[in-house]
Amino acid sequence: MNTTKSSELFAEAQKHMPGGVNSPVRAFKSVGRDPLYIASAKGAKMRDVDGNIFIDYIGSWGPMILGHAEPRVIRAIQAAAEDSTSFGASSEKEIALAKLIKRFVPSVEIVRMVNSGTEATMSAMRLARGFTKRDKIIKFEGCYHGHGDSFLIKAGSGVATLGLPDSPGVTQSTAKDTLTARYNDIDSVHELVDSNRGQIAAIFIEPVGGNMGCVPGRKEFLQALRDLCDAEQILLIFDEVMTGFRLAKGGAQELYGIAPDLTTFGKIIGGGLPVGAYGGRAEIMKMIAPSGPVYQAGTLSGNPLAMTAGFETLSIIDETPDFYARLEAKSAYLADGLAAALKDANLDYTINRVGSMFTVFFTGSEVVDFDTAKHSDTQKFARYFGRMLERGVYLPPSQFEACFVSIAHSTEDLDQTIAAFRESVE
Ligand code: HOZ
Repeated sequence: MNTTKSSELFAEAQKHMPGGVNSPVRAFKSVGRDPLYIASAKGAKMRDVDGNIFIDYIGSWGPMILGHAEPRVIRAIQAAAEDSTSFGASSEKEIALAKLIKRFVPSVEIVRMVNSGTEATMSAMRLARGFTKRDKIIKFEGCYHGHGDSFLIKAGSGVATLGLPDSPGVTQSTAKDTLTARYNDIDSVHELVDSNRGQIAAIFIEPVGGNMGCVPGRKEFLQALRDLCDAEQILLIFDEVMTGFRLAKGGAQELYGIAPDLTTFGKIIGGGLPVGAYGGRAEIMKMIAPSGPVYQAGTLSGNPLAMTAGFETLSIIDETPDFYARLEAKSAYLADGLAAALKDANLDYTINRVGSMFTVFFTGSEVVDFDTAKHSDTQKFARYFGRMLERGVYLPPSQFEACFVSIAHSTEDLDQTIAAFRESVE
């Protein structure tokens, strides 16, 4: 595979941007290659600047559930752009998207649009503190809630990929208010709550972990969190930036039948444009300015292009019969094919999958939390990643990220992926 042009661009980029990139995981650092520069993408395929074509399982890290450049979404964005790209004032599309979100996710009674998942979680944290008048939060090892200071403690995603400890630049006074528990381990949460009684504002969790690879929360664990939060007047906050509108119309909370107090969104809600949102119980959300005293604002919040892309994406999902059943069938077909390949090769790696999110962990033991995810052989992952790429399959360049299947992946794409997998695992 010729990637000369990408490598030339990367050499140039490194003179101008930290590590040559604008977000760390895309630097391919942990897989020991130069990153590819993508020229265009359509459906399930991406084309790089050297003309190589790949079946894409990153999907822009989640948003492209319909595949790339979905024609109706693109037409709607183009039409919206004719009316200006930003007003810094209210527009009707914000209401349309808010109504759709509320219909899809019934625990959301009021929603505030922001510009990224990071912004959503940072804002939800301030709101939880303002509402409960408490300072501390609990998060889980290996969960990633964006790069807000309070969340960069034992975080997953790029932080885990690069093997970084807690980030320099986060002050001790901030870090002391973030308590970390073990994922899927309710006893570790009870210990923190017992020793910090009356001080914890919120428990943040990815109900299906997507940033230490795909690690499903156990239903009884999530239910126990809900019960504990109710008993202790702690807010339960589901970070559904990845899982929202992906695992079901109503996200992971629909799948598990557990309603959080607040939910944070990103990715799909913007149809590929920069959007985030947070929402939940009206009583809490009414604390947000200007209806309440907790301040949060944004020049580009509710941006008309982003609202349009999100609205069209969710509308297509809404109007497509059996959307999630079809996505599940594609994802199961792929995971079954990968599992059969492992069996034939006498390899017992672990495949975790929930709906259209999955990860192949290079360990034979069960992966239920960050510690067990870290049992993976990341050297083997790096070799596998490179071989898959050479065979036209573009995976997240990290063991600690989830792969995403879109509705645009065809049976041919999935078969090609399984064939590449058979040749790439060792
Ligand atoms: N938060 C995304 C999934 N782990 C990665 C996106 C990024 O950091 O660039």
